[in-house]
Amino acid sequence: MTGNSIVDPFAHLHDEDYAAPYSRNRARAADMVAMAGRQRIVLDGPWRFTLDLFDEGLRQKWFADDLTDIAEWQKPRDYDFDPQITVPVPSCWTCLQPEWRHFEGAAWYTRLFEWESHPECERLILRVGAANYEARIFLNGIFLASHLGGSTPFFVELTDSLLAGENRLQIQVDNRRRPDRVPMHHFDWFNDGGLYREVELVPLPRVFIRDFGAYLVPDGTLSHIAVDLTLSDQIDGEAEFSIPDLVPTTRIPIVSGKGKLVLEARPNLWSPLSPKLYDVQIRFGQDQLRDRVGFREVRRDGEKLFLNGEPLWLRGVCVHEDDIFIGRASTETDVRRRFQHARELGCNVMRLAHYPHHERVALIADEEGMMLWEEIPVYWAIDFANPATYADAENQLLEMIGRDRNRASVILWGVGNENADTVERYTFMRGLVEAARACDPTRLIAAACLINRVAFCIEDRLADHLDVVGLNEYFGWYEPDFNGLERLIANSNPDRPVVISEVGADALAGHRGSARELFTEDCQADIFRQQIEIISVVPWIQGFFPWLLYDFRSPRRQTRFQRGMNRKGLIADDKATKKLAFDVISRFYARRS
Ligand code: GCB
Repeated sequence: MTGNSIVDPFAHLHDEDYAAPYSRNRARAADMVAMAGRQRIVLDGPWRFTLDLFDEGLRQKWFADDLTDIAEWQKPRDYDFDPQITVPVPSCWTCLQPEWRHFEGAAWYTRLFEWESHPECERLILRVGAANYEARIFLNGIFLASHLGGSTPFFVELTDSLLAGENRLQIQVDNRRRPDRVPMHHFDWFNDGGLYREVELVPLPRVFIRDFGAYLVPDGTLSHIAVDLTLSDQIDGEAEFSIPDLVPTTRIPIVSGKGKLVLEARPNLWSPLSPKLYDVQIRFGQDQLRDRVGFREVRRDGEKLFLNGEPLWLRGVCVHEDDIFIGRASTETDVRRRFQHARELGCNVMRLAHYPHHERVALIADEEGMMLWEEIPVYWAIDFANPATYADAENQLLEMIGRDRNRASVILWGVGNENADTVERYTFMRGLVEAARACDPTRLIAAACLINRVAFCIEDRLADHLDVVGLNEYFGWYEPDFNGLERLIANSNPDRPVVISEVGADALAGHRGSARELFTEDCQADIFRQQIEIISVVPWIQGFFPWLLYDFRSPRRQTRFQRGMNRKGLIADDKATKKLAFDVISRFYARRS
């Protein structure tokens, strides 16, 4: 590794285009690698860490500096890879030090690792589980790739820049909110920063299976399984596929790196009551994958929903990936607790608001029999006219789908939440709907649509392109008069399933009073009671998603009852104290199941 070769130490002071060279080589959905059953080298643990508010790392090319000890320097530098300041990966820097809590900017993570070549590993790919929001990858002083999007995994090939022996991996992560981002400036959750999901190295043979899917063909017969796969290279050949309890070893012809087969099979179907998973195996050349896959069919017919041909009513709850101590770096314990509480409520589905949550959520949901609505953060105002913003949103959508396409529990892809209905937004959202449909025929597409608050009706052109129309309505809270909800229902005659995708009220746990006193548990419970009375008799409403399971951090919320928290949880931020409304919902769901 050579030292920083900057000739003129002052030139960078005048260069405001410094970031352009490092916003190239975007890692995209097409670069993803199917991970089921693969060997991984975990890079979790302490990484050297530096906050970089003024982007000096890019301006001065810190990544190109060598590791010479500061005592040996001939010239001064502004960065020394100090091994004494480390942070754990995964984690959110916003949760590590009080003075980092509201930091929005760039930070540098450095990790050394040893590498020796092995005959069975011809390629080495870096997988980053999530980095909020922009990430730039450098190996041994060389810029390799960047990635946009704060909640989806991305993959960067390291093979050609690897050294035998010690390697220096650096990731610059930048969580600044910007006008072209998805989400943009303004959203109702906390803007955590950092490498907050696992970072891994994936050793691979020269040709490997990049993507594969196994699913029940959604033709209403429940009698065919389709398998498709894409290889890393556009070559011809043959793959082998089997489901030991269901499908004997079968050959799949591969042409130009792609193969697809439809087989007759009648699996025991996956459902919340019987979450049957099959061991699925696929092999091509030196590469093989193993996954646990459920087979089910979700369909809409008119304004009704069906799972495996049976009517389906969605007893839902929304949840953020949030914790007052660890932010969005949720652990398995966290995730299992969410499922436990949702089950106590009587839910059969959870809406994972408002961005893709950790991949283990869908894996556990598959096992536990909980259906999921997963979504991308096309939330409130977005720069809908900007083609680069569209490319970013579509890529987040495709990365989410690519990651979770084999999870039977995921029944809905959400493409947006409460975006004003302009021409640009209409085009943008239609593009997303088409992109999701084109790559996944096995799920329904949803979005939280807009209500006309003067005429009291659903008024959103996007609704015509969705399978499931979400209505976020806060009658009783933001709009105190329930008369509006009754008028909305009377004025609507939807031709497709509608769900109440959000409904609720803030309540500080333990704060009691009359049903009219805002921020009391009594008021929150009463609003849910009245909501349920009105919506439960509407034939076209196919589901209900209280907003939400737990209180969560939101800098927008600053009253004495909120203090930086959105208090609409049915459970407080300690994730243990249930508010009165919890019981109201669980009684309702007990009647509905
Ligand atoms: C909404 C948003 C959600 C907010 C919620 C609220 O409509 O979709 O993200 O947190 O309202 O609490 O106001």
